This record gives sequence, structure tokens and C-alpha cells, in this order.
Amino acid sequence: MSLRINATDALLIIDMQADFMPGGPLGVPGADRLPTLINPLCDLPFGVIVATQDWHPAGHISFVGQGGPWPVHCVAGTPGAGLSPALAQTHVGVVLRKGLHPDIDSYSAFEDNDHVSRTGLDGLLKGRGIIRVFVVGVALDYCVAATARDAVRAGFATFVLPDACRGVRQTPASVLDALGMEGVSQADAVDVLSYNRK
Ligand code: VGL
Ligand code: ZN
Repeated sequence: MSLRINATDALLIIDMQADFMPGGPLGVPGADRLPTLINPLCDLPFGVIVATQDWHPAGHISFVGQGGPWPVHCVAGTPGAGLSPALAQTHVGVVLRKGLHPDIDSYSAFEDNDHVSRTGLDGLLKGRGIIRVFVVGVALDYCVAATARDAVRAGFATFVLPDACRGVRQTPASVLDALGMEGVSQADAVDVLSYNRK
């Protein structure tokens, strides 16, 4: 399969928000270096570029105070929920917010973790004739992995770009192996970039 990017390809930029950058409450090591790869990817002729935002109400079920696994992060409307200023937004066509329901977490950009409410991303991509999706951002082992899995299930040819992702708990190799078994392909962003410069 050719890595030549065209209008039937979508770039999904997952949760590149201030609270996930190093120094933030849920800082992901190395996440602040990702814009050096993600920004040039945004200059390629993708049919659509979607940036997601984790966007929780105060007192969200995923927060430690509510018995959840995570420190308070990405509270709707706070500066920490904003996209990283280092991310070039010129070519971002759609911003999609997830995790708004107080009692349900949402790792995937396609649906809540209860698999009931869907975000509409599937229909948006299909309505624009998208065939392949390329997933970058954070966290590789949570929101990137869940989004890539759901993209395969929704019928898209799905690529995770490992060098344009950073994770929090699991090793990248274990995450990528598991995703590979579910039909997710890998391509490094540096290779996608160099291929499309030819
Ligand atoms: C995420 C933990 C909690 C993510 C979001 O973006 O991967 N991780 N909320
Ligand atoms: Zn969250």
C-alpha cells in the first residue's frame, strides 16, 4: 500500500492538549516533541484533519476523587484542556470533543467506553469519502489505541504512526503488537513525510 497521502486519507490528532504535555497533571513524557512531526504531517494533502480534545466535566468519573484512575485533567473550558500551542492548527478542519458525559469515560474518538454513545466521527469520515486513517498523538496506550481499534472496526484502513505518538503506562512495542493483531498497520511519520516529499 502506497504511503502517498491523498484526499481519501484522514489524519486523526489525538488529545494534543496542555494537560497531557510534560509538566501537566497527566503529562506524557516526550509529548511536547510530537509537533515537530505532526505539524509537517498537517501540510500533506489529507482529505480531512481532525484534532480531538479530552473534554471532561468537573467531577468526571475518571478522576481519582471520584474513584477513577486519573488525576484531574482536561476539565472543559480550562487552559489545560486547550490544544497545545505548539500544534499548528491551520489545516485542522474538525475539532472533536470526547469524554463529556460525567459518568462514562471515552478513550476512543469514535465512541464512549460503554460502546453506547458514538461521537459521529465514523459518519463524518465516511461522508467525506475517507478510506484510510492515520492516527497520531497521546496517549498511545489509551486514546490512540482505542481510536485505532475502533477505526478498524468501522472499516477504515488504519495506520498508527509510532514515532508521532507517546504513551503513559505500557511499552510501545506491547501496544503496537496488540494493535497489529487487530488489524492496525504501522508507518513511521518520518517515512510518510519523506515519501510524500519525493
Ligand atoms: C487519556 C487518560 C485519560 C488519553 C485521556 O488521551 O489517552 N488518557 N484521559
Ligand atoms: Zn481523560
